[in-house]
Amino acid sequence: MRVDILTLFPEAFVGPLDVSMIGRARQTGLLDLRLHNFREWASDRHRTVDDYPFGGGQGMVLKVDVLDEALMHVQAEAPPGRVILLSPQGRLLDDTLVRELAAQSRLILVCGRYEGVDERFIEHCVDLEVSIGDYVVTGGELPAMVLVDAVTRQLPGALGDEESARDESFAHGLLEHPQYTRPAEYRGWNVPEVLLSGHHARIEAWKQEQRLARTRERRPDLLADHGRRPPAGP
Ligand code: 4FV
Repeated sequence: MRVDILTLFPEAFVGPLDVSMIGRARQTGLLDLRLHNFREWASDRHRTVDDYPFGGGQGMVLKVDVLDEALMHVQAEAPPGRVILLSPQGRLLDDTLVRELAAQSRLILVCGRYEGVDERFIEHCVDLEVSIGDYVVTGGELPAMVLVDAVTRQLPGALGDEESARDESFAHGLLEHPQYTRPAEYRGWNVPEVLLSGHHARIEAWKQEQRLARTRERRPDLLADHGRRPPAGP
């Protein structure tokens, strides 16, 4: 998968997207991640990317002409990709959307800053607005990193065998069961006997009971569409 990111702060991505699974996916070529500073397409000598909102109001708005110029150039670098703007007005990112995006061959992520983006860019150039949650962060960079991490994990081969996207939270629409590892006994805090029994059928039954109980307690909203979700892929 190729992912292009349009941002005013490419340096923000150094680090989180260079280590562990994502770092490996980039080294192996599973993920071809490219960062573009869209200020490069600002045409005035002050390289202005934002301006005051028409009709007044707080803060500044990112200019449609700069973003459109940048997008046109980046799109032309390879077969076109789906253009996603990270914004609080977007569709909430969840496991279903992550899997949909992971099926794309190319994504172009646009990171907003300031009050937001000129609506004409959204209307004419953006395929999908995506939100990581109902709160406001300083820029679209962190949301873009969250999306890249979640999507890359779904790419075949991204997760080593120690990890599998198949039986983790949300893969079956439920929260994950409690996890335990050695030492089996610590400060008198014990591990559920069934997990030490080696009895796989009982262990799996216990895990499913725990998934349902936790989901019922903590996220009853998830139960609503549990069972309606197709089981996670192969
Ligand atoms: C956001 C979110 C988000 C809004 C103004 C950046 C900020 C600033 N993006 N999910 N929640 N964006 O808060 O995606 O430009």
